[in-house]
Amino acid sequence: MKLSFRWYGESDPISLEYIRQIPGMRSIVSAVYDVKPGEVWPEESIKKMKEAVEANGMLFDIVESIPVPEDIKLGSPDADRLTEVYCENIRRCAKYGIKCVTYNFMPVFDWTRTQLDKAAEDGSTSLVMYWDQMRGLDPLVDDINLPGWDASYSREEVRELISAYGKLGEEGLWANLEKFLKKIIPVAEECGVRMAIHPDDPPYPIFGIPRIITCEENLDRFLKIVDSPANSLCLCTGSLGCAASNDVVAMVRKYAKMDRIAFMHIRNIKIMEDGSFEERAHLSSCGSLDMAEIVKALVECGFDGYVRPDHGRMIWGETGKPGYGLYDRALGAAYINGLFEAYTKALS
Ligand code: DNO
Repeated sequence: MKLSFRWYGESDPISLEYIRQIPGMRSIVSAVYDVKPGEVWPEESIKKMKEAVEANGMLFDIVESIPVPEDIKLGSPDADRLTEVYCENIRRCAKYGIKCVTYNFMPVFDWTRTQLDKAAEDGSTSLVMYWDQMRGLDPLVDDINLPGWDASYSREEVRELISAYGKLGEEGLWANLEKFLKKIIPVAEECGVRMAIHPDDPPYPIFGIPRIITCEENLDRFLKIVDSPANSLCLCTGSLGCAASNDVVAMVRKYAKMDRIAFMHIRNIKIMEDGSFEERAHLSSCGSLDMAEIVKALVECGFDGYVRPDHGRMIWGETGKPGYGLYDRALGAAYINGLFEAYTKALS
């Protein structure tokens, strides 16, 4: 496996100098943040990032994310032009050595949580999604501003988008995804890039907004649209794991065996009785997921893709971008290293 760490570029309070000190750290996962979704990434920005990462003894060979503009997901008249731009960004990334590009096809919002700093008994804080904080909210009526939602949309825009997606429905979203994949995957194949779709987080509809990258049946459907290793998964254990109906270990085993996982986001969550969930420390006993079985499945299937510790808690007084502090993600990386080393040795 190729161990990686997400870094938000020059503005990230965590320096590359620190990240490189995490044992086994190989790659930096990042993106160009100085242009809006739907715009071409300046080559100079990609090059600058590559140089900064390499100057710190690591590789910049994986991107997260090239965001997919809403107009593509909605199939608006501008979708074809924007898909062309998307393809150009894949080509530009490939030119500077990128081998894997993560993206998602989640309407309107990326991940959804109701609180970003819920304190646990041990004094650490983490991201949570509690149904009693969500229930009763109607985005078409209320002024909703949940943490983690894109603050660049005005409330009116959010309402319009939500109602457009409501009309589009799941099948409409699948059709637009299919159109998109059929254009971008041949380009990715040509450039030697694996596209890795991130599952919906959480993997069920919220406020009637369709969500389709959610469960085994839908992942199967997704992979069949273009049956190529360039059309692969970013298998996020914490996202898929929020639905108790998803058997994450079985999914990891199945898709790793098919060689359709390009990137693993490894983190643990605790599902509560009413379906709410809390992000927890990576260790299996801290949450609902069996991390050892997940890594064992990867090792047994000969997985050689990218892995990153996903969201961490805030511990030891650290402040910063929720989910993306240094300390707990570094603990996660060390734990992931340990599991891989143990299973690789045991199986060799
Ligand atoms: C959350 C991340 C996601 C992920 C995107 C990929 O912290 O896992 O935001 O980067 O969904 O496009």
